[in-house]
Order: sequence, then C-alpha cells, then structure tokens
Amino acid sequence: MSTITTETTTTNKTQFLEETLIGLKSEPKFMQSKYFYDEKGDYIFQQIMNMEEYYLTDAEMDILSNQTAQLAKVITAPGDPFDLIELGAGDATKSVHLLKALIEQKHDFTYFPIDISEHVIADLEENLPLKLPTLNLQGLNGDYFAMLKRATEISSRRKVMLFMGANIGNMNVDEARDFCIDLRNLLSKGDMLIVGFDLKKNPQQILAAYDDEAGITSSFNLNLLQRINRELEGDFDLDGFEHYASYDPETGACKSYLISLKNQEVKIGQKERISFAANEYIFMEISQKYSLKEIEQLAKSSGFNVLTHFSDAKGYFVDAVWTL
Ligand code: AVJ
Repeated sequence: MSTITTETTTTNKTQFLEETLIGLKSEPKFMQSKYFYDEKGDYIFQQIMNMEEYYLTDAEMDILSNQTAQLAKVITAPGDPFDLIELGAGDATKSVHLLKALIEQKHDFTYFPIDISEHVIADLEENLPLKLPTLNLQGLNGDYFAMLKRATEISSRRKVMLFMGANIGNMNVDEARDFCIDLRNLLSKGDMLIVGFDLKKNPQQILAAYDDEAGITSSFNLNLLQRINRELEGDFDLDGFEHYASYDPETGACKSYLISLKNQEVKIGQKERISFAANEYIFMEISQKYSLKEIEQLAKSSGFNVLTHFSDAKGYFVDAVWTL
C-alpha cells in the first residue's frame, strides 16, 4: 500500500521556472508561497512552528489533542468505510492524533496525505507506519487537485478531507471561495471537509508571528530566492533584499514582502534578466485571518453546509467541519 505517487521532477522544475518568471515579470512582482517548501524551506517552517511568536501550531494542536474523540465522532458513522484525504499534510504531527483515535475506534479508512513537497511525503511514508503499524497509507506527492483527482481514481469511498494548519490562509478570500467551490465539485453528498482557520485577533500578536525577532520568517522568505539560485540558476544577492510583514485588522490580510534594497538586475537561467528598482517589492505571501462569521460566509458562498467547529482554549484558531 505504501508507494508514493509522484508527478515527475522535470515537470515540477519547468513549472517552477515558468511560474517564477510570470511572477517576476508582473507589475507588481510576486512569488507563489507554495514554492517555499523545498527541503530547506520545510526545515525553516519547522523552526517557525517552534517559535514562541507563532501561536498557530499550538492552538491547532490543542484542538487536535484535546477534542479528538468529538472530532472522530463527527466524521464517522458505524460500519461506514471512508478515505481520509489530507491536503498539505506536512509532518502530520497534528493529524496523527486523529488517525490514532480512528484506528483505536476500529474504523475502516485509508489515509491519503497530499503534499507539494516530495521530501515530506517520503518522510511520512517512512515514519507513520512505525507509529501506526495498522494504518492504511498512500502518500501522494504533487499539486492538490491533481493528487485529489488521483485519490478519487484509486478509491470511491466516502471522502473526509482535511485542510488544516491555516493553509487556506495562503489564498485571499476570493481565491479561497473559488478553491472551496473546486473542492466541492470533486466531492459528493455525505462527504466532509475540515478546514483550519486562524482567527482575527490582536494585530500586534498576528504581526509578531510573521515578523519574529530572530529573523526566522525572514530567512523563510529569502530561502525562496536561494532556491531559485540553486534550482533555476539564478544569481539573487540575498543581502540585496529585506523581509517586510504587514497586517491589516480591517481585511484580516497578513502579507509578507521582500523589498529590494537597491537598483539591481538578477539573472535567472541562461537568458532571463529581471530588474529591480530600489524599494521595489516582491509580494511573497498572504496569511488571511477570519472571523467566525466570515468562515460561515465562506462555507455558504462555496456551497457547503456548516456542521460544527472546534476551537482551542485560547480562542485563537478554528477547525471548521463542513459537509455536502
Ligand atoms: C503554512 C500557510 C499556515 O501562513 O501561517 C508561516 C506559512 N508563513 N510563517 C502561515 C507561514 C510565514 C503558514 N501556513
């Protein structure tokens, strides 16, 4: 059962180059945050999750470790086998709690972790069976929708989708709605979607999580320039760019940018040259925050029914349970 399904590496590299150039030739310039997660990016993201300022991980862990029984109950029915598909599984430290509870309750299910990082899926395939020997596991490495389609081809059982970790925050509200509509179109009546949202809260607290003193978030962003240097023969001067984060309490948008510190030209591959003016920015990432009301609106506008939600003791984070 444990064979990784992977998109070919050449396709990934061509797509990385194409999408990088589209972003850097746009006005204003942008990059896609899905490319943060190469092996070094995965490692830096682990460090982010361990930071004092990055409250999100602890908050969702509080939900998954203390309300697993209730969550397991909401997503299962006696004698009803299902597939548990996780988008952006990461190291699955949170989902492991749920997997464990489902196994203990003797539910018949297969776990399909999907992740854009090849390294992440390989790690899961190696480590999860050690922790949970009886788990039915099939790792899928690639883009969410390509791999989700693959999962629906492999099995036709009822689907429970997990999209945790506030990964939905990497889309703005309109993109999130379109994304949820696309998910809904791949799901059927009775299927479920569990989505993790970071809630609007004190703006200082949010900003600190994305602009830490130690500069870990800064190195997370700069690593994408390094990745372009490594994989796409770029020559970014990392000292020529500086991390800048902002949070707007009105819209709930937390954004990060890399600011060019001088007029400079950067080479990518053999023939591409990109110019940066002093103080020009590259928009790197959005981490959208929601109110409970906005979460319900998102469910409705994308055609889901709200079943319930679970929140942590501090009220920082919500795992919403939607159904079709
Ligand atoms: C993995 C998308 C949830 O937006 O909070 C953390 C990524 N970026 N610090 C987030 C991230 C900067 C993270 N997500």
